[in-house]
Amino acid sequence: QKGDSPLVTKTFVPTKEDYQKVYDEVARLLVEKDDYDDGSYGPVLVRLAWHSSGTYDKETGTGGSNGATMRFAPEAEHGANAGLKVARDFLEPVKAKFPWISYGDLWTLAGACAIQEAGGPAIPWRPGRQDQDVSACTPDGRLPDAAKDQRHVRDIFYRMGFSDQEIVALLGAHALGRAHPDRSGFDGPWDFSPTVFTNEFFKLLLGEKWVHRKWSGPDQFTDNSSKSLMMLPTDMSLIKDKEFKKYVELYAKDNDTFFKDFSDAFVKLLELGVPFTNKPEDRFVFKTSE
Ligand code: ZEM
Repeated sequence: QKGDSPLVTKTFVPTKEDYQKVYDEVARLLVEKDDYDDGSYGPVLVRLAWHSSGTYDKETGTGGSNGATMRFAPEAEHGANAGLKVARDFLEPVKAKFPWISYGDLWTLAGACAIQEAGGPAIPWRPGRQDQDVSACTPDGRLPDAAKDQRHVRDIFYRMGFSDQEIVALLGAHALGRAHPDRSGFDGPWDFSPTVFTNEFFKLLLGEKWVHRKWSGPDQFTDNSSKSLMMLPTDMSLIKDKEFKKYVELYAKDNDTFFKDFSDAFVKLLELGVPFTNKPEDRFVFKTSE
């Protein structure tokens, strides 16, 4: 049969420009909806991207950002994911506007956008995640527990295939956002500019005297000078452990190296377990908004 058959529907193949439109819409909403937390949904979007990716297990190839399985009750209700509905709901209008994008691609793209819009490094990104059903949900316990020490941190991140240096670089994301007592039980921001991506987390970790906070919540640390900042036990493990600490020192001194290493590790995180049909050279670098 020749000509325009009404039975043939063209599949829409999005281009880099289409993904940039998604980026621009997330960036626009970040500015528009500034009446939240410290003035930005950016940090919680970064956390959504990380928690959707950080379930990856390199031995079985399961988990990771591919299925966007946090949409389903078993995974949405894992303790570690408390509060991330806020981020998923924030992105629903974007999904409605660009229904062709998978949730996995949308959540990771939004994480990359949030880092760039917060003044962080470029996060080259590529599409390819396909949404899966509830049967692909990962078991509880794959994400790190902030109350634990460096052995646990290594167990969790080695399972995903990260090195010590990559672990420290990734934890620098704690320059962004804060802990919420009704989500994790912990409380407070890590630095004084929680909506700006910097190497401040490392500077404060080394530069302040951190003491156990006296309160009824879970054990966390507070800075002795302002008593308004916090560190989690897992954050403190980065200066207790000699191998970790040398990278903390490097990143506290050298912001450019931190930005580069963070970008590399975050790109790797967002791509764990994704069955790409494109190549690393095909990654897009999105244009950051003015
Ligand atoms: Zn976090 N993180 N994280 N993290 N995280 C919190 C908040 C944020 C750990 C952890 O338990 C917690 C990475 C690694 C690890 C962000 C990004 C990244 C909170 C507070 C906790 C308890 C949650 C709350 O109450 O709202 C642990 C134990 C980690 C590893 C050992 C990595 C890797 C990240 C990205 C690359 C971000 C941006 C936040 C702030 C969220 C917000 O809502 O402000």
